[in-house]
Amino acid sequence: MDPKERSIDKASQEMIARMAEAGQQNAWDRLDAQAPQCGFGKQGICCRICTMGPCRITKKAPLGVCGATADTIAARNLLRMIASGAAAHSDHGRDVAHTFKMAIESDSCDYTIKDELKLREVAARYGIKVEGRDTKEIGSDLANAVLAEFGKQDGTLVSIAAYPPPARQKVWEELGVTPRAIDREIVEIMHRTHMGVGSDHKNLIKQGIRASLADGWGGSLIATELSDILFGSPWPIRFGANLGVLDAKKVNIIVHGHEPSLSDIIVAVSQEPELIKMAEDKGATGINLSGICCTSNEILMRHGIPVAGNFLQQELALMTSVVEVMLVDVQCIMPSLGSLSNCFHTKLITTSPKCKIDGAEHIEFHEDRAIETARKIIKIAIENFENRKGKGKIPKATERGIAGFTTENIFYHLGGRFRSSYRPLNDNIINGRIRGAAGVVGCNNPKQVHDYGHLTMIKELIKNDVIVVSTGCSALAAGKAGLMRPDAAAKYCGEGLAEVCEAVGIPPVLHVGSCVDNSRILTILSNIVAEGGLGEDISELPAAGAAPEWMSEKAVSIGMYFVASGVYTVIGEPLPILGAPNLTRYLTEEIEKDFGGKWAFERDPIKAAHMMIEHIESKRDALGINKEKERKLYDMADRRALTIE
Ligand code: NFS
Ligand code: SF4
Repeated sequence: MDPKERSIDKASQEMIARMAEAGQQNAWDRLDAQAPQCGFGKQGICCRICTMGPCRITKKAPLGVCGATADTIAARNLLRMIASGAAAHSDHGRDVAHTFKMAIESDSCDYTIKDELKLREVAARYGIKVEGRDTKEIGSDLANAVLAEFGKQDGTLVSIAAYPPPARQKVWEELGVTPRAIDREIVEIMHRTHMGVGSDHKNLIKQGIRASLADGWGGSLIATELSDILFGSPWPIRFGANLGVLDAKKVNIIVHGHEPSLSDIIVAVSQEPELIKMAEDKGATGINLSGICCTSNEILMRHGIPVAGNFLQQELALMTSVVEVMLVDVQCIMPSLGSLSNCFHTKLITTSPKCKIDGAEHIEFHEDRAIETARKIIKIAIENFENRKGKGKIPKATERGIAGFTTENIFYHLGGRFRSSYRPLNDNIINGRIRGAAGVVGCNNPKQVHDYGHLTMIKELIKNDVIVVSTGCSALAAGKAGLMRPDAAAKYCGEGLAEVCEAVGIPPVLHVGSCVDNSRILTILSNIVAEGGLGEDISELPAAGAAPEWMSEKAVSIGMYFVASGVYTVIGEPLPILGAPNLTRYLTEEIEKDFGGKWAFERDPIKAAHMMIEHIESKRDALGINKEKERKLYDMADRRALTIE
């Protein structure tokens, strides 16, 4: 086993080698042990929905016992992936909404409203009167309005009428996929995929689309908007990234998972002088907080807390043996952490009633006792410092970068403080300095060399003057590789994109947050449309999406809402549908006629990048902005359009 075949990340290679030496297993080893993986599962043609089955589709047996075809079976399986992914994002959104409601209604709550301006903006979108009313009144109405989005019995999502371009709303209306209520669409997936309900794969997919739209433009959007209001809207901020951010002399606490409620409080409490003093009394020089996965993105964007790593580094982080506490809430937490943490002094602490793990200690987190719980957990970490054996082994590799871009603050960077608008971005797309925009997002997957897909694709895109926005573990990969440094523009970008980035002082890869913050990409695209000059709908934009190393069901929901919003979306591992020819043809070809977006599968990140670039150029052609133009030096008007006032 050569660690280089598993990861292109130096710090990870070092820890992978160390795990092998110590005889510890990781995700890559377990993947090897799983080989060969089940072909029926891979192709999506195994059904275990009822006990007449399980049924597997073969040449000899092309129908399940009930008569279901490969297309029906694969469509139902895919829908259930979407249900789970949309549920994960949206339940996260619901939890933030409850915390928000508590912060608004209680005077003794540990949370306060950090962004009143955004509160007013979002409330206005939800049709709530803001003039002449105070925070409490507006906030209370907003809390009730967003909570109603999950379970109301009549009408459609308010956000669907408030955020996407009108042309897009019309497409959904005509196709009958406008989401009604978030929970309802997920429940209806479970109903429609029960034995003996629908078998028409296109009609099944329709419901998958409706639930995914309820995720992207509903649950995930609520999570993003309310997190900004509650924890503060991000602002460009410097950060350090990779396992090298762990500190041998300090008490190391890693937060891992997704929801920001606990981690945000941990950030504040870890700076309390009494706790720092306690750590010093134990012989440490302080408390060092860092993050893994999307929790990392949340506290990185808002507080500049360093990134320890992305999804495939969670086990590697423990292997440094300098982690006092790894604190987890929900999603993307490998069960293996339980037994692995027990090989070291590290305490794995679960905090959500939804997620208990064998081998972990459970300290339940309740929003109404947030600070108290945070202190308790930090004290456990401090007490545990003296149990650390030896100096541990922390890889040296770290990088620096800038994160914290949002739909709202991109205005400032691209438009200047006095002309807050997407105009300069649109103009630079129209004049061709920027060819288009790509969202590169999603997970890691040990089936692909860790981080290779993300980095290779992103570099190829920016080399071809496509600006990249990134979230999730993809953003963390880009941060670790130095692609979020402003000087990355000169190093990696084509001439046009480099000019724009250098003039504005932004990196060519913009970190826009966690996976629920893919909703920011939706609203950025909506703003580009609204700014004008690039068509009436998201499907007309020179834009594309990708998840080169995806693995989770959340990624399926994300991909589906991007496709259904009109975005061409290329993913690394194919969706598990290839055994279903009609379904595959629908999702990778025919769906474009309906929704303007479609799926593509390509494991080679360079090829995938060029598929995206080709798509972007075809959209430019359709918009008529691909006229051959002379290259000219910047004149004053150009410069004014670019500089930050
Ligand atoms: Ni997104 Fe975030 Fe990472 Fe994938 Fe998991 S952490 S929600 S699912 S693995 S990007
Ligand atoms: Fe087999 Fe049909 Fe039952 Fe699925 S629902 S397990 S295809 S009989």
